[in-house]
Amino acid sequence: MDNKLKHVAVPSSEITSESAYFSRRDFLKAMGIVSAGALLAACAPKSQPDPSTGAAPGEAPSPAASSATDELGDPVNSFEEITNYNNYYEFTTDKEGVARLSPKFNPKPWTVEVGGLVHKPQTFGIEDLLAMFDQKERVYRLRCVEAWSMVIPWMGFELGDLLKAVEPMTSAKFVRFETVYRPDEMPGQRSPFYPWPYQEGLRLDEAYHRLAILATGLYGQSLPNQNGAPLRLVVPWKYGFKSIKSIVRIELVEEMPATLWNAIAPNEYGFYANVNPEVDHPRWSQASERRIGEFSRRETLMFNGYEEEVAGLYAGMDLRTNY
Ligand SMILES: Nc1nc2c(c(=O)[nH]1)N[C@H]1C(S)=C(S)[C@@H](COP(=O)(O)O)O[C@H]1N2
Ligand SMILES: [Mo]
Repeated sequence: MDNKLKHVAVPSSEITSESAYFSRRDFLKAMGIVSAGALLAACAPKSQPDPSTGAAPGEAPSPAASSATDELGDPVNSFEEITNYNNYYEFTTDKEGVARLSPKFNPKPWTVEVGGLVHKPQTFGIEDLLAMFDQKERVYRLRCVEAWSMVIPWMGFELGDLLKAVEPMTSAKFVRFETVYRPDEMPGQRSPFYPWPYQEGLRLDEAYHRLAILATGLYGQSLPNQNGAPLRLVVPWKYGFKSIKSIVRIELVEEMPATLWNAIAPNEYGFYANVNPEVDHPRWSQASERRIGEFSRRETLMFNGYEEEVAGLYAGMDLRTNY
């Protein structure tokens, strides 16, 4: 997505064979330390204050997530990893710099306008959404198009439940999302290289899929600014850039909406952006990924491991053309 990515190509010496990948997981499972390891990571004392949370030395930054692994048995990433390695170009293109710049951003008060081709357009305060919908934990893999990944214990609710509340018209075919535009608080938005505000979109049936959520928190606490406070989309079977942060507008539309990355580089970032190890990015392979916190690379899974749940959405489609 930026020039640095040209160097993401993987030396073959780093690629873990499938057997090595499974034996490591089996080893961890046999030792019974998969979940214990994750809990230790989440609660590990810190040697210095965390600038993103202000947590004092030795103080856990947050309550632990209630699940220590995803459904594949892989440990959740630590709170520290999830909040200190971010893509959020409204602040900076430096993944390790977002946490330093994002405290200036003020996510309160917050409203989200939900409209377009709906019978009951409405503007919701974030507190309305927290009251209307149960906030449930969802442990999902996040697979960035840059070929790194994490496991994140989100809190949130199903996007479909919000859409139902505004009653889409039959003419609505797509959902368009927009991030807040606040160049005073988001220094990256002063960059002329990106067509702000950030926009994303889903087909309506994708948006109704039960795995698509609007996240309001992670690790059992409200969403940190760097992760898209106070409300962001999470679509776990698609590359991370679809999971748009700090949403202020959701619009039901008839035509496929423009998206920021597609507008910048249409041959590199398609509208669908489903995780697919068989379709390489023009500048690097998508066959494997680096899980943050792990030493070896791992194989990338079709639809990021959610194939059974979501493949039906794309039946009959050519996933190479519709990348
Ligand atoms: N508004 C906005 N949303 C965004 C981005 C961004 O730059 N701006 N980056 C995307 C990308 S590329 C990824 S990988 C994920 C990263 O989410 P995380 O920082 O919570 O892990 O956010 C996505 N959502
Ligand atoms: Mo990403």
